[in-house]
Amino acid sequence: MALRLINIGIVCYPTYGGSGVVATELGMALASKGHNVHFISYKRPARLGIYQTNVYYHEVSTSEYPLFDFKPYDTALASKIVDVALHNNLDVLHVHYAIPHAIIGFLAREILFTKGKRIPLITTLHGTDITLVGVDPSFYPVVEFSINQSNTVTAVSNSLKSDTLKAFKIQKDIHVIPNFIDLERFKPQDPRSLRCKFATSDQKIISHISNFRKVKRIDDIIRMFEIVQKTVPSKLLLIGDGPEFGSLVNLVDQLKLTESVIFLGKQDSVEELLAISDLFMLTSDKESFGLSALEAMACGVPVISSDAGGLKEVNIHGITGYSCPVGDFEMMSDYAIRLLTDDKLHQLFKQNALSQARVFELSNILPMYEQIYESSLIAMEDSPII
Ligand code: GMT
Repeated sequence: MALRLINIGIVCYPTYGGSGVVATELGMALASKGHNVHFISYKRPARLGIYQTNVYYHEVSTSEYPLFDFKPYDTALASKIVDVALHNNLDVLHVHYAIPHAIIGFLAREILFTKGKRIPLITTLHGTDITLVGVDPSFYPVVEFSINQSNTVTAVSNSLKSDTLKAFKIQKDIHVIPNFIDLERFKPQDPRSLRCKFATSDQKIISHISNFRKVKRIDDIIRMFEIVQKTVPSKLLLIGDGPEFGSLVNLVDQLKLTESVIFLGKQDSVEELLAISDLFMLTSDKESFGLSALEAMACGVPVISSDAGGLKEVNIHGITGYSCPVGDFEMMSDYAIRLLTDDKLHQLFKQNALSQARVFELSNILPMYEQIYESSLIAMEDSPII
């Protein structure tokens, strides 16, 4: 199918969360291929660097009014999408994370239709918008309706597609487009000066990155580390921040691990911290994909993960790391000790992790989104105006 260069509106969360990172990096990659990309959000997306050709950012602002106990962000977002679409002649609207973006995209598309502009709505499901928040009764009917009303729906893993089909009555085909990785940025490197800031030469480094929400089960990582460090001299780097921070600090104190567990807070150059790690942990209760595990693997770091959701599609058990039942931190510690005490096995898993990361290389995944845009446009152009 011949692909045209188009004007794309991307709606996303601007934060460090996975969906915002994927949306931002997708947009920047599309722009570097010549598409015009218009980001629409309440704040400049965290990973949107300095000026880049073909990339535009439109900020949604909501006015104060004494009547509003809650600022009507959704209404302001819909109005902004309409405005941006009309003034920049958007060809497609791509929303990331269903809540509230899919229903607001639907509303904007309908308003645009009354103004004589047709535009397909593409919704990408990322995980908790389905598995955790989406199934909550306060959102359920709207999430279901907005998925069915999207012109095209994508999900970031087979597991998320099947969770969506199980949880909702979906009449649309869901296309699986996995998350991707920029191998120029995430690659093996050896920043020794950084490594020796955290560990001595005989110590191993185990790391974890997340938004420190309950769903990540970071307490399992701390409990498995407590066992591991008795056999393997090691340090645990916990990168990120979020609601669980306080109780994790307490657990570390309680287990007398304050000397060996380092809380680093939110960090920008996570690639360097990953590159000095010997093992990456992601032990979530739910995880539609696990972008941080992929980032670690691209840096040549094996992963021990839970077997939740799409993690098994990323981290291959016995090849790139190990996959354990959610909550089984004892099994996780057995595998960690095995991997960290066997140099040959560790080297093999490092190589395997890197090879598996290449499957998700940006250049393999980007054309899948371009095809989705193209087929959504063709389907819309071919459908009669009712
Ligand atoms: O993991 C989070 O809590 C953030 C969340 C988000 O929506 O930003 O991440 C979800 O989307 C990422 C990008 O597609 C996936 O890699 C994560 O696995 C997914 N998180 C969950 O399913 C818990």
